[in-house]
Amino acid sequence: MSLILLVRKKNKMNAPHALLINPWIYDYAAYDFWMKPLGLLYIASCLRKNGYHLTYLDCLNLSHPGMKPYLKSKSSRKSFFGSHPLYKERLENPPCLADISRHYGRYGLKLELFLEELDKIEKPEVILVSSMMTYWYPGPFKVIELVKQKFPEVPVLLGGIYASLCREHARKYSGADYILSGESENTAVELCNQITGWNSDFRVNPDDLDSYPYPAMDLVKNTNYACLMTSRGCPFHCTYCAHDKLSPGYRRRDWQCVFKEILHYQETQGIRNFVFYDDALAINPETMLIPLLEEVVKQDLQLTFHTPNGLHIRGVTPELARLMYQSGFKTLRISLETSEPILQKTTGGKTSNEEFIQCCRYLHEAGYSNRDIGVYLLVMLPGQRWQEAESSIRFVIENGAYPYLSEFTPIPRTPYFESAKKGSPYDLEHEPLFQNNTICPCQWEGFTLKDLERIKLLRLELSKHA
Ligand code: B12
Ligand code: SF4
Repeated sequence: MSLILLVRKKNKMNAPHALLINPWIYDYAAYDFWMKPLGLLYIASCLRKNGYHLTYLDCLNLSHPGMKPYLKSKSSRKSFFGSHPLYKERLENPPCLADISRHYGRYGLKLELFLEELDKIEKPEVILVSSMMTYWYPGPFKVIELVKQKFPEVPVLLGGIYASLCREHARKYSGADYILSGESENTAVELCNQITGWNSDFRVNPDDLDSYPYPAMDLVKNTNYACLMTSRGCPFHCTYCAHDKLSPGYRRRDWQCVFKEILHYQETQGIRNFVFYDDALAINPETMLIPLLEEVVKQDLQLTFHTPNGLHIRGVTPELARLMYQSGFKTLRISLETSEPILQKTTGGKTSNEEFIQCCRYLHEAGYSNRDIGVYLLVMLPGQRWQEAESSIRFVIENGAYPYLSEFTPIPRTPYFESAKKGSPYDLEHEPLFQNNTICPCQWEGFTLKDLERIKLLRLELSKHA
């Protein structure tokens, strides 16, 4: 790939044009649980700050008028504070998953509408494609194939979670010209400058998250929620989690800057629903959530907040629980993962049963009902027996909360990936499609798919009477 090495003169008329694309999801089941490509939107805002002209194509945004006839027929398309099911086009199973008896498909915009949109776009100088779950890589691959057909000589950058955790795979098979790993606000700008010959000097300071421009939420059409990140990274090191490969070091913003960001979305886009994407939102609440929510309550902003990502149990104090209730926290998920004390310790020790019991008490005292307190439990971990998952479900319900089962996802570059590889019949290392938790890659005779079905029914049965 030859780079344009001449430095271009800064001038609004010849600002370089970058096309940013959020790809489709290829999976068996996908639901928009407040999913936005926040990383790509951060990169977009940095490029914009550096004078770039941007075009944004979001394969998961179904507000395209051409999607109307397809969405109407879906009577189940309920929207809950902005989250909703996604449109699915059935596809053949990938050959390596041919024996899975579920329907594989492409979620998001219809292919022909994507092509129509692509046709309308003036030739960009650089194309940036994002990626999320490792096993969703066929989505970015399809996008890269199509943009390469349309604009064969335009360099394509691929970044995001798949690109960070499966770099070699992406290098070999994605068709992208450049693979960027980890947080990439500055590296993406620098590479785009090299490619386009543009000369610009705005850079963020990764140690000061308030030096970042707000993510370009304005590029997202018809959204009634915004995603917020008050921190990056996490001080814990759970053995099944990849956060330290994606965002090393725990860094936090100033709560007043987060508050200003909330007001910004409210004023500029009329947004009232806010979704936290942090890995470690509830940690040390006295320096973030408590003052932030106090201000929201004081100014009577009438907002709703959601934490689809699990909250740290240890951070939930009586004061925080009360403020969460008063300030409009509607969707609560807390991360217990297991009630088995040995497993709690060996996987990182982020919480204990005593802390969980206390946390549920504080949330009840604040006003939350059993159904409101969603608790994530990890099931089908390597070597886990179904009896252990069942007792975790019972434990959660006994303490007045509602269990949500997350089938274990083996994530490359994590300590648990090694155990998963040993305990799985699939080649997890070389084929990211096998990392999909829908196929339960770590099932074994001590925890089979039948056991899983049974405990899922038990969960529903027990929760009904709770
Ligand atoms: C928020 C979040 C969610 C949200 C939704 C997020 C979304 N947009 O879809 C919710 C709560 C719904 C969710 C669900 C799940 N999640 Co999740 N989630 C995250 C989390 C905490 C943050 C992601 C994020 O937005 N970060 C913020 C932005 C700023 O960072 P970023 O996306 O990495 O972007 C940066 C770089 O990647 C790069 N970049 C990004 N795009 C691009 C593009 C280009 C061109 C370039 C150059 C660079 C670049 O630069 C960006 C800025 O620095 C990550 C953990 C993490 N720390 O990343 C887990 C994570 C992605 N989730 C994970 C998992 C396992 C899940 C679940 C499967 C859990 C479960 N068992 O149910 C589900 C599946 C969801 C589904 N729909 O099927 C795993 C990934 C597993 C995998 N194999 O890939 C992660 C890594 C957590 C972990 N345990 O390690 N998740
Ligand atoms: S506490 Fe959460 S984000 Fe932190 S390491 Fe553990 S699983 Fe990952």
